[in-house]
Amino acid sequence: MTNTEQLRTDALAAISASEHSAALEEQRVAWLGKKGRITEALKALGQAAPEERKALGAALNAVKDAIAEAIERRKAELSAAELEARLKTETLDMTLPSRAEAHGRIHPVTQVIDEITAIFAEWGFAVAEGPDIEDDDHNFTALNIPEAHPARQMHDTFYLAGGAVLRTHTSPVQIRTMRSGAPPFRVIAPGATYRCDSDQTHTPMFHQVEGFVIDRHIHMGHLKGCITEFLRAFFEMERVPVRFRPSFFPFTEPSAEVDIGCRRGRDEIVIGEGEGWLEVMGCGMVHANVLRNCGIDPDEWQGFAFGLGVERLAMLKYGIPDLRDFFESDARWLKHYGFSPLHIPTVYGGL
Ligand code: 2NM
Repeated sequence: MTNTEQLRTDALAAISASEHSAALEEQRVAWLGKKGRITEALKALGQAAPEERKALGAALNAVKDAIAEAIERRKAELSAAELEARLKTETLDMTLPSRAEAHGRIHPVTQVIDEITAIFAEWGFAVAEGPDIEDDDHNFTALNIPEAHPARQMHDTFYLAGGAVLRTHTSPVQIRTMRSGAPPFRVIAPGATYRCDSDQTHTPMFHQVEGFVIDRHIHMGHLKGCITEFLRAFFEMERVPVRFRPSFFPFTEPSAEVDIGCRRGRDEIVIGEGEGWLEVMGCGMVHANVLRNCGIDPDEWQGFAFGLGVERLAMLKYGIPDLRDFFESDARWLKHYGFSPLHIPTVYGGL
């Protein structure tokens, strides 16, 4: 009897001393396995004296059950402890802030070009681009600006060796577009332009968006409607006072400058209010000579075109006081006036 009790004591001690499931499994094999000590003891029952056999068998079976139960209990303890340990090493701190916003900023020039593109894209305009270095024909002659015309001086052109120029406007892109395709056209051309001029309100490099529509039966009404709707969308105002004032460009006839109603405060300009007017863009009906220079019959096709300065519109819309800061690459300026890269301008979602 004491022998059986000793087995129980030894087994339970060894089981509770098992520190991990592999060690526990070794104990199960050592006591209850095919050659385990309990199994061997049960096999040896036959050699016991017949009068002792029944009680010894019952005692051994009780010890066997106790060991099996102890193993199960220890197994549960160990797997709970092992889970606990894993959870400790794999913790996620749910109180941490979400990923920090990117530090980079979208430059106001890029932002405004994207806004303008979003508005015209809604109306089915395509975006066209062309080279910054142009030839005399694309930049001037094809646009009805002849040799020795005062308009050439007007443009303060940067001339390169061999007669090439830095484009003074993005209109050469329209020439390339018309010559490489066939009407109808609805296209805008955003990009950098260059003029040899530098003071408070001029930088030698600046950006324009020009656009044009060529189709049958196009007239000034289309031009006025398109530009008025554009200014409403761009300045995000239900109604904006818009005025078309006669002007001159060699590439359009008739030509107009577009003014927007504004109020001039102490050191601010408020768009859409007050008695004042502010020039925001130029436009006109594409000159018949320009169409002819691109192989388009002006009796069959007509068009309007417009051009605007991106920095100027950015300054007006976002209250940026100084043009020259646009090109200083000052990180503090960009942090203040720049836009989040996560905000993609759309007409329906807000510009
Ligand atoms: C402006 C004003 C008026 C213009 C004209 C053309 C073209 F190529 F179609 F003839 N493109 N852009 C234009 C007309 C540009 O900018 C102030």
